[in-house]
Amino acid sequence: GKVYDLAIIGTGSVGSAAGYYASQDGLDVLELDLARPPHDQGSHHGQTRIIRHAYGEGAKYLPLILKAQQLWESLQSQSGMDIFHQVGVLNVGPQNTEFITNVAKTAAQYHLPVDHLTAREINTRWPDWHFDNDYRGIFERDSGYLLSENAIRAYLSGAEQNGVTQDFTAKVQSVRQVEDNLVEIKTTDHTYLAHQVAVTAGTWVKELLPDLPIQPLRKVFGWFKINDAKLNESAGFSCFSVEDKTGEIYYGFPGKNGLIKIGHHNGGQPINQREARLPYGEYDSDEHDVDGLLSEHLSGTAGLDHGAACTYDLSPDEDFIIDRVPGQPNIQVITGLSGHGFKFASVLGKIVVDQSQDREVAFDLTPFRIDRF
Ligand code: PYC
Repeated sequence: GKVYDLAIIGTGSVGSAAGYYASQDGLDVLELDLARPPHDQGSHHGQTRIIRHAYGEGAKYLPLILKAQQLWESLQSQSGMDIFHQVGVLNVGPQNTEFITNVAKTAAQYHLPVDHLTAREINTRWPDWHFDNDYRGIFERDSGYLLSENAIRAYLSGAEQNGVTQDFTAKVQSVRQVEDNLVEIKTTDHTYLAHQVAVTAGTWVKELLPDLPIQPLRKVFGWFKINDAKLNESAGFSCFSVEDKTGEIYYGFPGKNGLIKIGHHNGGQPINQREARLPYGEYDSDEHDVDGLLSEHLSGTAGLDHGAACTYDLSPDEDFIIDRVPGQPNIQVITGLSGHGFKFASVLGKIVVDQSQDREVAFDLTPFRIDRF
């Protein structure tokens, strides 16, 4: 039967990028998903994702994020779709926490254009923010947000135009390297063969690779009504990542069409099966998820409009896993994106393609290997 050069299991964020770049390189590619993305069964829905460059999670991410940013901008110009909004990101935290310290350090190390702000300066620039003098802010001008669903549409239609085979009703049952250079994928309807496979399956990756140390976490985010126009993108409000004195981290986007999207990075419910990702509002805590931010630090909103549920795929240290499956080197896996991965999807897709062709990868991936656990 036919043997594809590269088969991709899960064509949401990373998988759709990998398929697109592989097809640009002339590879014979198979893309598999249970429905045509964007859909709401993965971790790419809800329209938008933040892209931060000065990175609180550490300097090992910087070379990746700077390349990811270039790739998103190229995708925008190649596809003509609305993908990146350079609205800036305001990072705020208590003076000496690890996150804000890493933001400052990485900005300095990579000469990123940032403004260091006191609490008072934050409030002068954006009057709806309220912090006492124990807080500091770092505003990065060149970052902002991605239209995640548009990006995936662009990748998948580009791949389709390049002749990629797409099966978007595929329920994958198993993936297994059967020979030196051959991997077999069984779905409920077909058996596919490929020389190389990338498992970019998101939350339920352990159904295929049960040994991975991944914990799915149900998360929610909400869209709140705006009653101060200064919260709008058109008025210069930015994306934000705010850590408070109790260690809670909130994030959000500038307002649009009367609504502002806000979420809470910590918390959530560990879940172990698909049905447990209950819709927004099924937990009483959902509607109180960002109360801490709205009561203490951000004014100008006027109540919840609606919300959505999503999942994070947590690795034990919340750093990514980018590797080959132990004992099955023709199967790559990208997982453990731990709630901060979408912004990297473009560069992770490129890495998948390079690794599938045994090309040298231009990044130090040792911090992301499975054997660190
Ligand atoms: O990585 O900026 C981020 C983020 C925002 C919400 C979840 N992750």
